[in-house]
Amino acid sequence: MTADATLRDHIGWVWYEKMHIVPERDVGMRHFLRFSSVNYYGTVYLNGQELISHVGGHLPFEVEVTDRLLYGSANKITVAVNNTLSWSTIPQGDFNYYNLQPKVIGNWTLTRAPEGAFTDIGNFDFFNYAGILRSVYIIKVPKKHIKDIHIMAEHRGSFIYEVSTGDVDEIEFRILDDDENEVYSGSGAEGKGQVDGVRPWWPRGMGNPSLYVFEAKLIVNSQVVDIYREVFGFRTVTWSQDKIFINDRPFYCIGFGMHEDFEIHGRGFDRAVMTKDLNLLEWMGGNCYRTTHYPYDEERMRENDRRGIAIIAETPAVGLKGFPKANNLLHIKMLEDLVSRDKNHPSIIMWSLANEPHTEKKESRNYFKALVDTAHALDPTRPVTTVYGPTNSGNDQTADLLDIICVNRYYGWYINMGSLDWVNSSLIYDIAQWKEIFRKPIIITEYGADSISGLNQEPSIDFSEQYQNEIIMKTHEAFDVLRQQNILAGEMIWNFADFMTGMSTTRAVGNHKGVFTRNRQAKMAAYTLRKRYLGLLDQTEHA
Ligand code: E9O
Repeated sequence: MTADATLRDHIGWVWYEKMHIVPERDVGMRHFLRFSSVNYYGTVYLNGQELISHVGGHLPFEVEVTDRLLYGSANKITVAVNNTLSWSTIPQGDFNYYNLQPKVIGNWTLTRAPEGAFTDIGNFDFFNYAGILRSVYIIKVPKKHIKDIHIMAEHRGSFIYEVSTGDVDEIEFRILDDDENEVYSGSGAEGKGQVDGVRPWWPRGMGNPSLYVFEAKLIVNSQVVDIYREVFGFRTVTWSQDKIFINDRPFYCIGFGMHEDFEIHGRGFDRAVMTKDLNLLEWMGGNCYRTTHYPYDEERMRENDRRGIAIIAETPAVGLKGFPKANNLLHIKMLEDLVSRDKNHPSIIMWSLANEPHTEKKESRNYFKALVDTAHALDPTRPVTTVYGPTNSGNDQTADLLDIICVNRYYGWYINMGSLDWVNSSLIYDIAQWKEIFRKPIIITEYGADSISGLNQEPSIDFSEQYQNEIIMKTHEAFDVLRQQNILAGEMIWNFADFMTGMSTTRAVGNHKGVFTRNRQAKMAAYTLRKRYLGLLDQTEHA
């Protein structure tokens, strides 16, 4: 991380450059440059020639470089990245040139700020870590190769698959269990089948997260020219008015809002932090998290599959205020890229279109209708949700379009600070109305309070560990009433850990709503939550 404040606060272009040698023996292979996450706008050059530009962080893009590479000598890879946000980016930001208001006083010409001064404030509550945030790959594949596999498999063993090659050559495939035993074999680029005696993928607490491998072989002139292996699981997500079901058993989401955020690394992918976070999530008794507020690293998605952690996968659309057509198209593109990247992960149980959009606005309805239709068309196997914040059950224009409704609520913090005794009735009053109007499963995806670790106050006041702990306990009382009434399909604390934000009068070195500190040490609230979560997880097992 930079030691230079002007670089940290820089808005505009930065340049990355690296030399890379591709061996001469690789002539004849096709090569692609793949970027896992470049935030926000990136342009890629190879040996000084412009190749591709891409909009939006957190989702991969690639470009073929076969004919542009120098084989056997060094290639210069250059990436220009721009982090400027505006009302036409996703997420949105407020970009303004500062009003200089020049005044002539005697022989002085004074302005309120230097020439060219501007501000660009992201319309969200986390630091806009920008640049190349994840791995960059040079992918080497045979001339004819398998491009993608899509496999939809349900818990009773039936599956539908499609192998894309861009050509019409022969495909053979087999399915292997996690001991590499072949349980099915077949041929053809698309089709369906049935595996008997399949072990389903279960979220933790409900069973084992069994995984299988779909292995496809591309055959040209009786020769195997490419083999592609994709890990998947047999599992089914369904829902009723009240509940979410996994493999026909009720699933209650016990979880967290999170961030990819850590000291030193910022939002740069860090395998050790990922492992620590998922270990702590398991220690807490969680079975679920939402990828707030952007898609997380691909390795993490594989790790969720392996550990049996259910995921609500969210697009980068946080805090949408305006709904112009161009944003809608960009948003749809991001949703397509998300589904395309993550479609085969059994851990992903739901797509979240956005967090806290201003969907009280009439024009948001068509905007969201297009997104819901896209998600359903691309993936008929998963429910679609949106996470509401600024709207309520009376003014939201979009909630009826969704399969599942998520709501963020902060009684005792943003609303009625200090009135802990009202938390219970306010929350029940609010959520019961959402239920009454929309008759869909509801998850509370955010609640909580800031606390500065080590700041103790008895009796409690805001920002103390006690106050955060008490708000959480009061909110849980309401959750239990709602659960008894079959109104709640899950609960998620905001946030797993403290995280960095932009500078603001309401943020003291970031957002402190974590139940862990930014260094992943437990606050008082973590123990309260752990006790509850382990108890709930135990009930899930017996549901
Ligand atoms: C989004 C999340 O990224 N939800 C915010 C979280 C927060 O801590 C943020 O970190 O601020 C909560 C928004 C709640 C707004 C409620 C306003 C009610 C005003 C009456």
